[in-house]
Amino acid sequence: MAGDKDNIYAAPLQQMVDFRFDERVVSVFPDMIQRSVPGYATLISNIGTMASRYVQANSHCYDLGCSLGAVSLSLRHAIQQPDCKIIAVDNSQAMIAKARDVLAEDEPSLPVELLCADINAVTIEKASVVVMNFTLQFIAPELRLALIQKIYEGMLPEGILILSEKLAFDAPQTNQFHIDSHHDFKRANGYSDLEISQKRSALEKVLIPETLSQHQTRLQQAGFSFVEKWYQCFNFVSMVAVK
Ligand code: GEK
Repeated sequence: MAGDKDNIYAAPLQQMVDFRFDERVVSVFPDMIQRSVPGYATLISNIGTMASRYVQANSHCYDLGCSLGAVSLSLRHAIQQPDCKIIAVDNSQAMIAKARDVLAEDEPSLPVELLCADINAVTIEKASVVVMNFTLQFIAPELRLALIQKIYEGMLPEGILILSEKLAFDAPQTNQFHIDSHHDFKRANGYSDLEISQKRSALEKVLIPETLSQHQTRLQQAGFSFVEKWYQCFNFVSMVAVK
């Protein structure tokens, strides 16, 4: 899934515009996400491994906010149960177009239905596995509970939701420690201070992180019986919630 090197924020920008998942981002996306999200490859492979334990025969697996389909590929290679379908959804037309090419290059062992749609408007049904890998953070906070409730309602008993998010922390010192550590991670991956600060400004109104306890409370409120954080590196976490 190779692409170009991400240098979108390398030169000084006269005017900062909010971050969008457009064609320019799509062309650098694999490089951008690898160099920006600590443990991204570990998350992708373990999502497949975990899903293979929870997936049920004759059920649906959802990859919500699929971007170029990395989660769908991991699920496709890990799932052994018969009669499953993966449904991958993203509201960026450019992402879906490229994801279609990426998935076509892969073994079509399991069907993947690609939908260009807002995940707030998509029907969730017969789901044994639902993955939101760094997507909920882009949904308006006031819509998040309804979305999690809809997912819960559309899941089969004992189904699993895997939710990865960038976190905020209540304690200012803790918050700053994780932000600084993440910026050091990006610097170590070749991003300049200018790139880090311009990207941060572009994301400010678009990516709204919440605390771990806000996520846990919402998942429990929606009805999930088991909620557990299984991964953390700096301010990036992944949780599981079982129905
Ligand atoms: C991965 N999961 O590689 N409806 C549908 N898609 C949306 C919406 C929405 N309302 N809002 C944002 N998106 C992927 C990475 S990226 C995370 C996910 C990141 C989509 C958006 O178009 C983008 O493709 C994705 O969510 C978030 O594992 O770039 O930090």
